[in-house]
Amino acid sequence: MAYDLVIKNGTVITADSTLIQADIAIQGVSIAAIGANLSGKRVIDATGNYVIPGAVDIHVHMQMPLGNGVISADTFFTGTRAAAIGGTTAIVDFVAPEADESMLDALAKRRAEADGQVVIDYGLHMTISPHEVHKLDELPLVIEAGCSTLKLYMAYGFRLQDDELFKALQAAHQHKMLPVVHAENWDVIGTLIEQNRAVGNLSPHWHPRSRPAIMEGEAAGRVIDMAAYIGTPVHIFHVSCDEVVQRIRNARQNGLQVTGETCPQYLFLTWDAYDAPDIQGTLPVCAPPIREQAQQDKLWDALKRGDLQLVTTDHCPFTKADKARGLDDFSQIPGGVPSIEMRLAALYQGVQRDILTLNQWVDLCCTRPAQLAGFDKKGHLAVGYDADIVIFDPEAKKTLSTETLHEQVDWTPYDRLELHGLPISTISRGEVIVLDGEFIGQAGRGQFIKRERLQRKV
Ligand code: DUC
Ligand code: ZN
Repeated sequence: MAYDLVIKNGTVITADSTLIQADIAIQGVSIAAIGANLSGKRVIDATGNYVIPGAVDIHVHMQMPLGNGVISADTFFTGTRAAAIGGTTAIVDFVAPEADESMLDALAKRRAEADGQVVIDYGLHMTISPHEVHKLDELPLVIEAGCSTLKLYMAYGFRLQDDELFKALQAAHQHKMLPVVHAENWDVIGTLIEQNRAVGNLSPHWHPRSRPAIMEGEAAGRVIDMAAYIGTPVHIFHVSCDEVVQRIRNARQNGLQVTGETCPQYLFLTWDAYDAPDIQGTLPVCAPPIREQAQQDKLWDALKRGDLQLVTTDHCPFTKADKARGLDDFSQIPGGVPSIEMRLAALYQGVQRDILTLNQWVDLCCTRPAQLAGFDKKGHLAVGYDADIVIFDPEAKKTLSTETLHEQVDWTPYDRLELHGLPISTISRGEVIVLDGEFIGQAGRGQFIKRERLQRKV
């Protein structure tokens, strides 16, 4: 039989396999066979390359409005195109309802922004702000509509107070939804920001010094303890420091269903970046902040030991003009950095440096994110799974810059970073959308994927 498409002669890597030389056959949108001498109507030769599951990024913010006309710079089209070029075949973005809006109406609105634009598949987390706490009875409809994860903020003006956080976690438990949490102690951070501003400490140097690691650890510990009391799993977003890693590690050692992710900005940058002159120092502002080298080293150790389970991006680019709004006051700088295109290849540097195995790399970037978010047919290479596949050339090299990246933003925090090993072709549900580095997909071909409620151990 000739399958629709066969990827031949590659080295197939999954999270749990030893490496195998095999062909992968695709029929329609799914993987139909993995084996030797498969024949196809179309063949892509992957000799010398790795063949891995499409990467999954469960933490991104496309065209996210921040207020005052500031909106994150990648649209659902440009952001997912960059993602696809970088080897990512599924993302999860966010719905943030207005106070007077039902969760379902907000979900429909966000879907209307994304459908027709996305080039890869996507899901949405439902944000529970204080004004959603009295709407929690809407959650069964939200699950039916395909959202099985709840975003809970412990930071910013719209954070949940402890009583609200507790009720949201109880609701997540009741409906078997996964809570995903931005953990920082906002009352302390807000106080430190005001104290710094009051004495004229206004440069970006003071951004990480107003958001201490110990307060990220405290918040993570608090939400983990609440989740443990209730009996719900919980996932900690964008871990920037060892103080949080230790809490996750202890919880897991005690048998709790707690997971954590970190992001490329915490693995490749250090807080010296905030001391760059003029606008440059404002650009890497994000929250939690980028920290010192020792913290970066500990995050790599945590990935190696398995104390952090996935790597996402928190992709949220703002232009230089938007960042400049905070040039004279670090507290006014829109927080967020672009990373969506480089993540998979960036984490491969961990393999190059003998920190991670190939299996760990695939697990961190593809398999665990898919499992955790409930993309049941993604993140793995096996018969019946979606044919979301990346061909990765371990010898290709690229120097990152705004010229070599495809994100819609006029800077990158990774300027001049050399990557050794690159995704070269990306297949999404059986369709080749990036071939030899060139994007050939279309806007709107991606689909909203309904994600089921939690039935798995995290
Ligand atoms: N932190 C950021 O830096 N950007 C987006 C949202 C967030 O929590
Ligand atoms: Zn985020």
